[in-house]
Amino acid sequence: MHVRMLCLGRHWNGRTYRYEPARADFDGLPAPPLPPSFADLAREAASACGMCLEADLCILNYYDAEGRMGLHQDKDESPASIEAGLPVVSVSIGDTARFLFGGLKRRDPIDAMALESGDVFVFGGPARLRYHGVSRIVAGTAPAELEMSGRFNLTFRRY
Ligand SMILES: O=C(O)CCC(=O)C(=O)O
Repeated sequence: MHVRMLCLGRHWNGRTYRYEPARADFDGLPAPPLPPSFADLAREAASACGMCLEADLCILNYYDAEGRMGLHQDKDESPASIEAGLPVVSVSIGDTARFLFGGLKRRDPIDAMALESGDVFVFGGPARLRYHGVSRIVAGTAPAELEMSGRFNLTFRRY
């Protein structure tokens, strides 16, 4: 994983792979709250896909031109959340990413797709535990009006 990360609502500890209220692996401070407008956005996106999500946390990743994230499953949320198939809502801002979406097993075939600025990708239900990752960032593709380089990705989840 080559990203910079900020968690809102609940902190995901990259050493223990567990959620916690305060950032034990960083500065010990509580995770900043999830703004209600962010939760609204996640609810609307999930609803547009016929799913329900009352997000209580967001993992915000920043990818520079070298940023990437290996294939993984999002499986550190509560068993109840995962068993219910509550979706992950992923919002992309800035440079385009080459996003990989595989199956429920690491060796399953993988689809690669471009996630551009403004794209929202939702996976829930039977797709909730599908492997996914980011193999590269296409530098210089962020919309000019954003005046930014790199990519922000926000994933909304329910613990
Ligand atoms: O950046 C992305 O599009 C994927 C992020 C992701 O897989 C994660 O935060 O678990």
